[in-house]
Amino acid sequence: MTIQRVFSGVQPTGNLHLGNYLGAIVNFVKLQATHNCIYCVVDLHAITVPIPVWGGPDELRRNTREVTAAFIAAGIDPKTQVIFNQSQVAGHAELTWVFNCVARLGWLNRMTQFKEKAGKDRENASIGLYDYPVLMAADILLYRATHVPVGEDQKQHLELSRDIAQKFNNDFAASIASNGHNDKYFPLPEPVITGPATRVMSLRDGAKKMSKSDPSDYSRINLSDDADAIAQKIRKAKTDPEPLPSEEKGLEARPEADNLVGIFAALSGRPKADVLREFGGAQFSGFKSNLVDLAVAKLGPLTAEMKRLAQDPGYVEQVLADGAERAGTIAEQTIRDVKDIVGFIRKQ
Ligand code: AQP
Repeated sequence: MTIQRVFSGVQPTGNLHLGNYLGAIVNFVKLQATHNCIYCVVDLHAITVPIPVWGGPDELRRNTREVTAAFIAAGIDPKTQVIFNQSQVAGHAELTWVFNCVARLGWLNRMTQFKEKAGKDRENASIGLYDYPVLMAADILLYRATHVPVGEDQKQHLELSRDIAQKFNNDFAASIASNGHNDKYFPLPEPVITGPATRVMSLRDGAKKMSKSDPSDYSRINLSDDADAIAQKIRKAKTDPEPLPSEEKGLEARPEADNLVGIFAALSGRPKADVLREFGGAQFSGFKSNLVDLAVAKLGPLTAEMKRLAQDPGYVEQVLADGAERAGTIAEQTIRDVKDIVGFIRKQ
């Protein structure tokens, strides 16, 4: 029987924001009640963009500790679940190579995130950026994870992970069987994309997702923002001149209004329809004041705990080392199996 295991990751590229929190981390916390969870700070992914973007070695270390602190502050228990940084477990890179030889060029050419991130200067993009989704498939399948909580933007990468798992299972079907495994050595991982905020949009432009790399700090609420910064950003958030509608269908073609209502719903744990029943007909100024109070009340304790953990890098790094050891035990077994299945001779 396949173990129900959850895996997901967050890049330590700075500016961790409300979208990362509501789209991913909140679901990480929920799933620990029902599943064995492995949460990874994906530092190998972080270096796929140019050095000035990820910030260099000191910044990478600081951001790795910051994402770890956010996991712990949000309520993930590092004793019962696994929290670690990707580069401490060599199996991620090893399995990526095998999957590079399973995945097809045509599959990767369809990845929209690469196109967006490489932009017009594609010739100058790193090979790592192109290979990003294959590394992501290796991250998940190294632990033979069955469920992957992510935001909407990662859906296409999850489909690629499923295609890679399926092709590996087919290509090596005979060897998988002769090595004593059931024919689906790798499970086909299921995306878990749930909640009212699977795609939090920029506060400046309702057509763009909230993103770490947006040059405008006013486009996002960072998890490190204090109450004043949160208040200013929400007050300045783009809206339209109409009052709020009373029903969800009134949000159609009003992306900024839809986004703020979605954020309110996610932070308060209420459905959007319920929020609109309360605020339908209200002007944005009043709604925004309520949203400021809610956001400050919900994010304040998280930010305070992250700040406290930033003062204790020794503890945070110990969490990562301990998690890496437990992740490494599972990973080593998968790498041994994969080597036998592919036909690599290994030390017994
Ligand atoms: N705007 C968003 N709404 C909902 N979920 C989001 N996620 C990211 N942005 C939003 C989810 O957060 C998790 C971690 O993301 P990541 O750090 O691994 O990478 P990303 O998707 O590239 O994040 P950013 O913030 O948008 O960074 P840049 O600017 O570099 O592109 C993932 O589960 C993601 O879906």
